[in-house]
Amino acid sequence: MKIEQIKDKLKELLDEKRYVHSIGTMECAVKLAERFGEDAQKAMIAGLVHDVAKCLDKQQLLNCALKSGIVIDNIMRSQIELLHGPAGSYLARQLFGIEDVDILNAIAYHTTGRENMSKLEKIIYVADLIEPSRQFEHVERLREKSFEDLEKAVVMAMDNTLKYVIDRGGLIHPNTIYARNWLILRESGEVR
Ligand code: DGI
Ligand code: FE
Ligand code: FE
Repeated sequence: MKIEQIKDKLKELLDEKRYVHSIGTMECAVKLAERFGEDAQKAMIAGLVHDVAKCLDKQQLLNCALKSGIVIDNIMRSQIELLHGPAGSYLARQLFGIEDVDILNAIAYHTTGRENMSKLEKIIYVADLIEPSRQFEHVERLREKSFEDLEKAVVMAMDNTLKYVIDRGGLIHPNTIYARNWLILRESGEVR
């Protein structure tokens, strides 16, 4: 499906704010792809589509997430917000015919990250948080860091999200912990 057709469908599925966020994420993802030598077309599609499931109701979210092929654990069931990544990867295939596994994974894991994230997964994780309509305390620092060192930026972004979730008394999904430990260990050169 062509980008313009995907945009038209997203306008139906998302509210205005979420659509603007999706376009912003797409544009940031393309810039990061160019900066770090990733396929810009893949980044464009993954960035645009990453929140396709964001406006579904709880039952639709769970239905789509269960059909995604990703294991839906108790933490995801309890923190409904965590289902829109897996659900989105299912919808990306169903609605837009996206079959590229790296794009589908970038959508599926854009909220939590995971161990062994691909370059595209890291780009979408970061682009989601630095796109222009995002506002939080250290966002400017994160925006700068993202174009200097992608992996350090992912860790910074995870630190920010972890604090946010903890402040609200939420459950932390283990994927974020595995991802953050993996990135920090790699940075220190202890593991490859
Ligand atoms: O969908 P977006 O709002 O663009 O951003 P997102 O997909 O990164 O995150 C959506 C929400 O998920 C955000 O409010 C933070 C929350 N979140 C991220 N990681 C975790 C989490 N919530 C819980 N409970 N546990 C997590 O590990
Ligand atoms: Fe999201
Ligand atoms: Fe998003």
